Amino acid sequence: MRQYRRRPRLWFSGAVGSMGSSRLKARRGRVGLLAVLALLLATVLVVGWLVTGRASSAPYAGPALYPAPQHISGDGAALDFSGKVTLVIDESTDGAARSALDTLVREVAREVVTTSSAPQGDASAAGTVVYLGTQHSGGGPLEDALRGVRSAADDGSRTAALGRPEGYVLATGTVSGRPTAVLAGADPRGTFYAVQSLRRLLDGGRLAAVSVADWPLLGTRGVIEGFYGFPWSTEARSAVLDAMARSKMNTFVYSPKDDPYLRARWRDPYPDDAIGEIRDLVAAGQRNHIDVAYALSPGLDICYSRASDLDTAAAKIASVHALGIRQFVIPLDDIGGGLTCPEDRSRFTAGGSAGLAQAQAWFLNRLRDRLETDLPDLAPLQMVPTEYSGAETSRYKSRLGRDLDARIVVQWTGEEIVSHRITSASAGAARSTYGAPGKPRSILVWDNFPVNDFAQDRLFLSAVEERDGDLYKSLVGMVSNPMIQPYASLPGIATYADMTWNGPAYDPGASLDAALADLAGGDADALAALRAFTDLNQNWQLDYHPHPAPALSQDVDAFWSAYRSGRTTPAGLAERARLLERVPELLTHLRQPGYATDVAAWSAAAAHYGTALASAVRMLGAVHDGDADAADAARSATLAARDAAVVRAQPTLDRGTVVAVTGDGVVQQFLDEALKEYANAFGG
Ligand code: LTM
Repeated sequence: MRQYRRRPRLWFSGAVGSMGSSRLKARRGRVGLLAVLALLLATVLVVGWLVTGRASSAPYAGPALYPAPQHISGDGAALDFSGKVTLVIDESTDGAARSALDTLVREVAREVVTTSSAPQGDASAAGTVVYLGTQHSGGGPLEDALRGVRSAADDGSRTAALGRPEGYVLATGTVSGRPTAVLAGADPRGTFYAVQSLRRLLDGGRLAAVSVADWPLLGTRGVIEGFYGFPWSTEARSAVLDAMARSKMNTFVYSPKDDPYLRARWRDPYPDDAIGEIRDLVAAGQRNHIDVAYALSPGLDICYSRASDLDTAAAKIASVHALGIRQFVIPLDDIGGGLTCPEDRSRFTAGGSAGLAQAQAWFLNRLRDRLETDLPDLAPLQMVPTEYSGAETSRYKSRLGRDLDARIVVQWTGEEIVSHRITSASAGAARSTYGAPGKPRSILVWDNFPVNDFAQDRLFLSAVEERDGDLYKSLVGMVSNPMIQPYASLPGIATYADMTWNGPAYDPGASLDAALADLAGGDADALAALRAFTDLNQNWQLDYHPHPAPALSQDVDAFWSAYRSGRTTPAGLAERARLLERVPELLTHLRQPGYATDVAAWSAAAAHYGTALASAVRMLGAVHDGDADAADAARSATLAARDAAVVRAQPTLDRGTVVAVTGDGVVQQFLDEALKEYANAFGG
C-alpha cells in the first residue's frame, strides 16, 4: 500500500525571471541527447537480452504522459506527423474518437487522408499511417497493424490493456515499410483514450518511439458539481467536460445545490430554458465519452411513504432520462434529521435517525424497483446518506445498511465532510458500515476537494493529496466536488484525474505542474504567473496546511536571512513581487480565458500584494542605507498597496461581496516585519 505523503511543495521555486532560451541551442542539445539515448537504448537491449534471454523494452524519451499510464516504453519508431498522414479507420469506430483524432492530426499535418483499408502500393505515398479502432476478435486492418508493430517485451501488457474496460494500446513501428501508429481500444471509450494519449505525446509534429498499454484502476472517475453557490454556466460545464476528457475522466454528476429544480423545487418540472442547459450538458458528455449523472435531491420536504412523491420522483427522472441521462443519484445530505409528514412518522417507527434511515431505504428501494421496470437501461442507482461521512457505525448507518437494497451504491465523503486523508482502511470499513452483515456496500467517494463553498473568500489551487494509492481496491469510484469557479478548478481536477486513473503512480507535485503547463499552452510568461498565483492559494484544508505559499515563503526566508546577516539580499523576492503585479494581465493569456475571469478578485489582490512587497523591499533598502525620505515614500506605497489588497471585490450568491483572501498570511507577515524594521530605524 502506498500512501501520499504531505511534503513541502516547492515546485515553483525556480527563478521567476528566467523565461525562454535559444531554440538552436535546444535543438543541438536534443540531437546530442538523442544520440546518447540511442546508445543507451542499444546497450540496455543487448544487456537485457543477454541477461534474461528475453527482449526488454526501450526507455521512452518523449513528453510525459498524464495520467501516468500502467505501462509505457520507447519500443517502436519515432514518427513524423507534420507531412502527409493517412488515417485508417473502420466505419464502425467510435465517432468521438474519430473526430478527436481527425481534429488533432489536422492541427499538425500538412495533408490528411482518411480511408477504411490498409494502404497498398508505394510505401512512401501514404506518409505516416495511423490506425484507429476498437479491437475486434475477428481481425481486420487494425489487428494486422497491431501485429505489425508487435513488441515482444510489451505483449503481456498489451494483452492486459485490451482485455480491460476502457483499456487501450498506442503503439508505433514500421508496417510494410510504412511508418505506423496503431491506436487500439478495448472498447469505444478506450479507443477515445488512445487518441487523448496521442494528444499528450505529440510534440508539435513529432511522436517519439512509444508503446503504451494502459487502463484505469478505478471505474468511476470524475467531477460532481455538488457545491452551494452560483451553478456553473453551460459554457463552463462544456469546457470542464472537454478538459476532463483530456484527463480520461468518465463521469460528471450534475448536482448543484442551487439549481432549484433539483432540490428546493424538486417536484416542479424543468422549464424549457433550464432543460436546454441539461440537454447541452448531455451533448458535451457524449462528445467527450463522459457519462452525465443527474442527482435529484428531494430530502428537504419529501414524504418518503407517500405514493405521489414516489411517482413525482420517477417522473422527474424519466424527464431527464429522455435527454439521454442513464445514471441517477438521490442525495439526501444536508437535510433535517427528522421525518416531515405524519404518514412517515406513523409508518417508520425505528425511532430518531434509525427511523429516517428506515424511511429513506423504503423509498429508495421502491424507486429502484420502479426504475428497473420503467427504464431498464440505467446504471445502478446511487444515493447520498444523511450521515455521509465517517466509517464508524451509528444507528442511522446500520439501519440504512440493513434495509437499503444491496444494489444501491452509497456516496460517502471519507472520515470527515472535507477529508484531509482518505485511507483504504477507512474506505473498507465504510463498506461494512453501510452494508448488511456479510454484504459490504459498493461505495463511491464524493470528495470535497477542492470545493470552496464553505470559504467563498478563498481559492484552493493545490493538487489533491493524501488519498491512499490503493483506494481503487475498495471503491467503485471517486468524484471531485470542485470550486464555485469552474475554470480555476481545472488544474485541481486534472490532478484528481491522475490520482484516480493510476493511484499508485500518482505524484501530486508533478501532476499539478503538468496541469499548469497544459493550461498555459506553451506561453512561458503565463505559466510563470500561473505558478506564482497557484503558490499563493494552496491551503485547501484551512486548518491544516503546514506550508503556506511555499515558493513565496522560500523567497521571503532567503531575503530575511541575507538582510539580517548584513549580506546582499537575493533578487528572488523582488522578482516575484514584480511577477505578482503582472498576474492579472498574464493570466488572460492562458488557454482558458475563463480562468482569469474566475480569479479576477484574487489576482487583483495578488497584484496589490506584489506592489506592497516590492515597495517594502525598497523601504528596507532605504532603511539599510539610512535614507529616511526614500524609506518614508516606500512605506506609504507599501501601506496603500496593502490596503488595496483587502477591498471587498468577490461577489457570492448568499454572502454579499467578500474580500478575496490570498497568500495565506505570508505577505502580511513579511509586511508587518518590514514595517517593524522601519519603526526601529525611524520610529512611527
Ligand atoms: O458533502 C456533501 C455530501 N454535501 C455538502 C456539499 O454539497 C458541500 O459542497 C460540501 C462542502 O461545503 N459539504 C457538504 O456537506
